[in-house]
Amino acid sequence: MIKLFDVYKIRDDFPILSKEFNGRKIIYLDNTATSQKPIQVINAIRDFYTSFNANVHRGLHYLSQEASKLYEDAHEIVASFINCNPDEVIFVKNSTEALNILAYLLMINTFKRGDNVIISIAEHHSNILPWIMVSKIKGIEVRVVDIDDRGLIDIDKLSSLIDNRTRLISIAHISNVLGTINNIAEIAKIAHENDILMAVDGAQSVPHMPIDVRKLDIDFLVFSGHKMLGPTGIGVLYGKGEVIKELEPPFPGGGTISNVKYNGKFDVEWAKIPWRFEAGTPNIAGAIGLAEAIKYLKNIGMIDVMKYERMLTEYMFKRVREEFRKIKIYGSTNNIERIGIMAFNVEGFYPHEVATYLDQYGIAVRSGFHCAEPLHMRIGALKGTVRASIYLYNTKEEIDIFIDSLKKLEALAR
Ligand code: ALA
Repeated sequence: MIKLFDVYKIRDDFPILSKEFNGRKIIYLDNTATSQKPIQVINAIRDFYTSFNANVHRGLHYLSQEASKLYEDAHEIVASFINCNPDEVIFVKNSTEALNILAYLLMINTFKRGDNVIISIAEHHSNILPWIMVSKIKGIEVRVVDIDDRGLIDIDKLSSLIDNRTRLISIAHISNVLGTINNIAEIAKIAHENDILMAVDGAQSVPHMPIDVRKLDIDFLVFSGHKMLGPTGIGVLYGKGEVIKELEPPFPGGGTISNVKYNGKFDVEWAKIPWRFEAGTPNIAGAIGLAEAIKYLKNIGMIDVMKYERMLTEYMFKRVREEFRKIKIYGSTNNIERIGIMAFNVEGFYPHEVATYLDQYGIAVRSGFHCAEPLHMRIGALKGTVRASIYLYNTKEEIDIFIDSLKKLEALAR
């Protein structure tokens, strides 16, 4: 393998990776669910609470000014990571909350009864259920595009679903089950040629590859801090300035206004973006932790993160292809069409049996439907799948232990 960075040095930054659980170090292959955290992120959060804790944008005192500066810096750091302006970065709880806010934002500002939204069959429930709720309240239609045999959005079928009432296409950049990378730039081009807004669920792409919202030319992007070395409880809704700057906030409250007057009736002037969309006291420590995680990733370089994970994935697939008879992998195994997520089944075993078996060896994977049940029905994995997912701190040795353990299981197949 080409050496892109010293993975063992990186591992030293992650305290949990050197701990023993039941006498074993953990082999953490559940990164799609959440990532582990480097000491730099843990320290940044601790430092905030020990040295800077105060509310933001509300106080003239020293600590409030310091906290506000750190919080605003966090917007800038996120903005430079995805190539947008800081006022286009809205801090939220996670991708799920971002998609719900987006759905309600468009419901109150944009959608009219009879409009339609296009999603895909491969979406995480978080990019299905908010649209279902909005369809119930507002009477919009949710159209569903299929995937092809590789697990990628079928772009011809997507085009055929568009009509003059289509207002939004909302698609995952990378499937959290199949790991397949959709051609977002091409889909966004089709959307904009038809005067349609384009939203992208980047929960699985932003942590693993360079993302440039300008190059992709998308209107919205959502992602979660906890899947990219940051803390839980912080995520991002990117909204293109020209699209969001005049929109009313779906969840207003403290911090979202310039002024509110009462003179027999209320008169409200909304704050500028992004503040009008960040109601109440935000997750300040979370934003600072996410900013630190981004600094950590940028220091390594997202291209190298992507290349490293590709090498490990290619190695994992090669071993599976060459050494197994009774394992089915779902989605394309062509390395350039996917990232390091392997959803699979071992013939003769339920997914939960496989995950429990691997756990004996200290190997953490996820089993079940991974919050994407319609996709599992579509690919014929009616009992779910087992999912192993890689991040920058995993090693070739860990993949070997994982594959060797699976081989022992395959030998037991009924
Ligand atoms: N969305 C996360 C996953 O796919 C929790 O596992």
